[in-house]
Amino acid sequence: MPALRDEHDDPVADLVRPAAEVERALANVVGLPFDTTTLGRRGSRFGPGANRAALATCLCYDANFDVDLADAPRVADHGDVDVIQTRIDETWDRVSEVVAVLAGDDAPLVVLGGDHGLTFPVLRGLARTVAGPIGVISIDAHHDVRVSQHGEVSAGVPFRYAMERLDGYVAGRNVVQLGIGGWHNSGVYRRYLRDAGASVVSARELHRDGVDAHVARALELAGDGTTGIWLSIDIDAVDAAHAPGTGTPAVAGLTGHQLLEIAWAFGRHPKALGIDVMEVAPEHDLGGMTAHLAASALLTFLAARHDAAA
Ligand SMILES: [Mn+2]
Repeated sequence: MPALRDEHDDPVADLVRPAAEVERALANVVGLPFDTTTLGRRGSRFGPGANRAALATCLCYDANFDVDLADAPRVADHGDVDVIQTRIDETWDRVSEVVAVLAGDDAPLVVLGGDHGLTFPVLRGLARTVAGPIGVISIDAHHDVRVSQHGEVSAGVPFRYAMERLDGYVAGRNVVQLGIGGWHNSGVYRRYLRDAGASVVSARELHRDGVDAHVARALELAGDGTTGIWLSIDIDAVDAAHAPGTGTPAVAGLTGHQLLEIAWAFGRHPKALGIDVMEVAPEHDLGGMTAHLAASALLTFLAARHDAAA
């Protein structure tokens, strides 16, 4: 419940409902409470719960964009995928299965992570249901195109796997990374992306130029020749001052404002398939501010979808 109740307030708790109660959904939501592939600080398996708790403190009216979700169709929450913390392959299989079912709906899909490695089985699930190819925009401080370590997967691999293991479903030229920065990347992965034809925009470029033109260009590239676009948000793209509650907090990362502008622009695009918000780790958070930012980004995406449909 929101802290303040007023007879004119419409709580998000009335908007996001158990899936069994929803007939025509504005969006489908599913949680992935799994963080076993995290290389650094764990804790994002508690992300879905923290995101839902943050959503429940919000109201339906978006004062930034003047959109009221109280008039929108309900959002169907399908709960969490039944993950196994000690079995990565089996968990990833389950994630792909569930995503394949939910993505078959006309409504966009919202995924609450969970570690960023899960974005690969999410995209693999899309590949089973949504005709491709699709574009992918990644908001992340990190490239996430690592080579498997000692033959094992990690949260640092999803976009390499998406480009190499889905039979061309995600082509490099349709991959755009926004917000790369900090001293936690390797030049070899930047060169790998360049060779694959992917586009990389650093946090520095976003700060110096503003986000609008870069996001418009990202949508153009991701939408070029594709049937849809997936937006993957690793909350660690946002500066540690705005999003401390994550495994690898960013130095000089994006602002909360910039993240919301990206979510809005994406949600208004006709090819937007859905969005994942990953790496919210509440035990590292301060007063729930990271989960609240993640929830605000999701609501802004939903507001944009609703506004675009109106
Ligand atoms: Mn990441």
